[in-house]
Amino acid sequence: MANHCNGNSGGAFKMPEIKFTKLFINGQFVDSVSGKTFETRDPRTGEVIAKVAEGDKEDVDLAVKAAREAFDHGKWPRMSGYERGRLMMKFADLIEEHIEELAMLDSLDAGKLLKMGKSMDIPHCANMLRYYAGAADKIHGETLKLSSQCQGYTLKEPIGVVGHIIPWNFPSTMFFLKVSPALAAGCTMVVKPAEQTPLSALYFAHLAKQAGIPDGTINVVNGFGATAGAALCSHMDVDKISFTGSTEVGRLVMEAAARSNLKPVSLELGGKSPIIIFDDADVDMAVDLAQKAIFYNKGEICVAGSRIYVQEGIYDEFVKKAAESAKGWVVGDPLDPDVHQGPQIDKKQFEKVLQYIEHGKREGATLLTGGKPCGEKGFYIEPTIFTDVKEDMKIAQDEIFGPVMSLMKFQTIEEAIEKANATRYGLAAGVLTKDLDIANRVSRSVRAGTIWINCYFAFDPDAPFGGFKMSGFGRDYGLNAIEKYLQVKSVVTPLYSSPW
Ligand code: TXE
Repeated sequence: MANHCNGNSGGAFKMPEIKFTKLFINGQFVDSVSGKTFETRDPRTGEVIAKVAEGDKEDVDLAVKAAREAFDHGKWPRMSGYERGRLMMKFADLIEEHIEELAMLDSLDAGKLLKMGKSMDIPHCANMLRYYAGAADKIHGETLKLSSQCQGYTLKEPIGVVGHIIPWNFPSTMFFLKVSPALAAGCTMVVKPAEQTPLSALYFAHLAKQAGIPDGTINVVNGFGATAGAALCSHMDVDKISFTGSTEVGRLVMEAAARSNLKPVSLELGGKSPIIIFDDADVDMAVDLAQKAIFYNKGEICVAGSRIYVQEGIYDEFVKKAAESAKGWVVGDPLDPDVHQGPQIDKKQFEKVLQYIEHGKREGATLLTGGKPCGEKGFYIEPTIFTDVKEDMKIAQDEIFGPVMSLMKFQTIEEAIEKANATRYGLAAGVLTKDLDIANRVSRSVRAGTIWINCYFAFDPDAPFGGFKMSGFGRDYGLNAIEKYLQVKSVVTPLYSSPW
């Protein structure tokens, strides 16, 4: 049962000019100290897009020095919140002026759909900046009525120099998910983009400077995880690490932080999110939602709905319609507006996903549709659906990070909750039902940081996002995210001068 798979349509395409390929330190684009570069590749073809400066420990040292100076003596932390917010608004406007170019960079670097980049990802980045710009002058402490002959208050102060380590699946969104609240808090920072997707981060650094954000406030060091990333995590002068990536690397980040200066870390890690579909759900809507929840962004989403639990009354109908619907899901060149799914990020991820598919077959799951690579070049994989999946199979437990849906049947609400929780992860979950009691019960019982009822991927800058269990800790989005970048200081003073 073949789906519509174009692979790379290979039409005439002129590579746009790539303007920024160096490191961005203290407001300047500079070569790396070693002079080394690395190649960033187009997942549509596997071909090189550009050579980018490769930052290492020495470059991280320089970037942290610039951020430290900007924090200790620079304008950004000392500006009023209102003024910070004003510059962030300007930054947001500049992003909107460059939507086309920015969306194109993420499409080329990450294989993301250009139309989604233009309509969703890049506008969302501007909105995140605006959300936190509005909060920058509303960071309040508390007044303390102390029991002694004293009174006091708390100050919320920026935590200092922040290291942001971001992944490749949403290069722009991840950049602003981290940078926006940290800017609002008054921090300075060093961003380490994923080695697969450095291009948009460098463009954002350029726009930040244009917006008037002072030099040294945002620094970008491209490079690899084991070198640049690790150097940032173990740096004695970095006050906080905010990381999004794999659970394995999250552990290394925490270890490095503990071994160096005990800097606090926040980790947004992997997921294996369940969607529970009850008998009373509209089957067509459920199929559409489940399909988007796992195939959107080629399954390279930490909250991908990778475990679909369907109640027995509608299971057979759901399976039939899901197979049918997958046929209309077009895989191909992400620049083509009629395509639904582009290529996986790189050869490593492409092979990883295909290995999981083989594993699923070997473990006895039934391959309903897909399961193969497609196209003559690039890293395209068919949207794949397995049925007869058991909870203890590897494809039901591991984060595949690809377009692979596991379909499972359940009978009762108790069974659904138990199965949904039978995972080491806890990032998100979906529930589809018209019954409010069921929706409420599932929402309270599933251990995950976000529950979507009759919707999925309903992200909003105002809704805190993060994990339970091995999906990590700390929240991005929402006002909670600013708290990660603040320190609380208590100030106490005698009420009357005489007792002292
Ligand atoms: O992730 P890494 P990879 C999951 C997903 C995927 C798997 C592997 O399952 O298949 O992870 O992807 C930096 N110290 N997610 O290998 O390595 C690295 O340079 C400091 C889920 O790409 O975790 C990059 O900037 N930093 C996830 C970032 O960590 C280090 C998104 C993420 O890369 C480092 C991405 C080190 N020792 C992958 N090693 C999500 N939660 O959305 C690497 N890095």
